[in-house]
Amino acid sequence: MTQPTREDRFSFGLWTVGWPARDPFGDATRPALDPVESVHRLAELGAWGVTFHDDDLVPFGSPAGERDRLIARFRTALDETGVVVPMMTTNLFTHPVFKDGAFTSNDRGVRRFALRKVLRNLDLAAELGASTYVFWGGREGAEVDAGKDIRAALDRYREGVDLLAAYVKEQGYGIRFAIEPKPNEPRGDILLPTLGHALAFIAELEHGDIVGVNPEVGHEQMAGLNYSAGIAQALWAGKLFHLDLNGQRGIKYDQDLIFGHGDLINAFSLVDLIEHGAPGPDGSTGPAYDGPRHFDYKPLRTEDATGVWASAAANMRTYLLLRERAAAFRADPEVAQALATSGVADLGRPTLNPGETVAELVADRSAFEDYDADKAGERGYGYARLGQLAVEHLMGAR
Ligand SMILES: [Mn+2]
Repeated sequence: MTQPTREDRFSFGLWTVGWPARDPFGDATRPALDPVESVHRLAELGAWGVTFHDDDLVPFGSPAGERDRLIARFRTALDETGVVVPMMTTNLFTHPVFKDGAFTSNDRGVRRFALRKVLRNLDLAAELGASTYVFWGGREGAEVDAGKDIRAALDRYREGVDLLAAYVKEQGYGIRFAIEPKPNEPRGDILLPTLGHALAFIAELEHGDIVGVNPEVGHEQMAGLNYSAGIAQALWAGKLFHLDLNGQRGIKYDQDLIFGHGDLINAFSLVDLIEHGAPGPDGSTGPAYDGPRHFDYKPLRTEDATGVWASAAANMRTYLLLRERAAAFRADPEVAQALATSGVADLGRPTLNPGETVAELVADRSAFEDYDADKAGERGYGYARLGQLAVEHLMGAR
């Protein structure tokens, strides 16, 4: 049960296990990893997919012949292992050219260069069979309020995403875009800082039908938000195209910890939601999300190669343990009783009767004039018991 298989659809970014652990205060503590080795090691551990930025595979500025050679040997590794590439993305943040942003740089030449960099990599994404293309706009932001016209920046962001979406449609690539929000880091303030901002932006797009979100655990928690609640809203909007699993401990720098090594209770409710969040026809539960379970974490800077692969395995094992615990939670009759006491299913019932009008609601004395608000205010909702049942299942105490 806790041995990952391809059916679990676990995927990892090449930049995760491949992070050489350079940080703003210190040099790399590990040698660079060959993407081909990462594919083989991840396959041995039970992963199903790998994802990458263009520059993770082909260093920025590589000549065309070198690019072809690096892609060819990577494809060989995929063929040898059966590992797939479900998602790709663009590095629009490392090179100094992007220091003021890519799609929203004040420099128009930079904006045009950024679009070209994405267009080239979209062709590769289609070749490799990726179905999702992520945009993380880490440099799309500012530190000086007067230095960035936010409304103009959003116009340019929309122009860029719509142009790329139109290109994907014209080419018939079948790729969908997923915007990854983050509140800050590396910029002081980043555009589209939370999942909610991203959903509002998508609603303003011409080609928003193929644009959704890729929310990351730590990014939402850096803004003090509840990740599983945000994921629920993305599902409600039909926009959960991909997700990034990791761990974060509170409002601080982006930690990218192993999944579950931050807010474990929220990790439990997340796994419960995506594995059991869709009601079945017979009252049973089913997965609310069937996309990749993608890990975007960083092995701790203190780790050597052994620690890198131990941490990769830990992400998958933690997910599978939480999946087991969530299944036990859902199967427990005491939980069913507690859910009923709390009225959780009752919220699914529309507030008005079928066909009821506002006039009929106003005419219903039992809804207002004769309604005993004081008595209704005495009701206990039983959430303390329900919450404790969740914690006990999470701890393996039930
Ligand atoms: Mn992160």
